[in-house]
Amino acid sequence: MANLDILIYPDDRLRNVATPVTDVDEETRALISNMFETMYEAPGIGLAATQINVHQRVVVIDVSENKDQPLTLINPEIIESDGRVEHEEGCLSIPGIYEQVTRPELIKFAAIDRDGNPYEMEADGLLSICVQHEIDHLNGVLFVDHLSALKKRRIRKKMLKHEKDR
Ligand code: GNR
Ligand code: NI
Repeated sequence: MANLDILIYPDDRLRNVATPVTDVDEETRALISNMFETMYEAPGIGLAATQINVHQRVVVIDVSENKDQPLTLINPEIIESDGRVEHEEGCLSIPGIYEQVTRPELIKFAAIDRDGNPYEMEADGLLSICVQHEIDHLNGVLFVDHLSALKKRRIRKKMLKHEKDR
């Protein structure tokens, strides 16, 4: 199975808006398997298809300690949110950068699972933050977009400077 390359900021392809999945088929399930492998290998707690240059609305998440609670979100939508909380975020597409981001604290979201069944789930804590971070990716949004223009400029410069090292 493929361990896929992750796009690195400021790659323009991270700005694509992903297309909804119309049919959860074997091809979708193969994509999901590859995404879990890539996420666990990285390692990360979430991965959006956008980050591996596949512009479909597919997200994989596992925020558990033992990496044994995989969660698949196809066409995810936040349907309720409440509160505000600040939390340090990182991103596999912006390696080495960690910043505080303020987002809604509690969410309720709807999505489709890998068998094609719709579900709804309430989330708080790290799961809530991760779901919001991943849905942002599907919309071409990165956590640095939630920071001040000054901070974002500094991060962009730093990433470009280190581009040659990769
Ligand atoms: O691995 C990840 N950790 C993380 C930490 C705080 C907030 C969000 C995240 S998601 C990130 C993986 C990633 O880049 N997903 O898109
Ligand atoms: Ni990310």
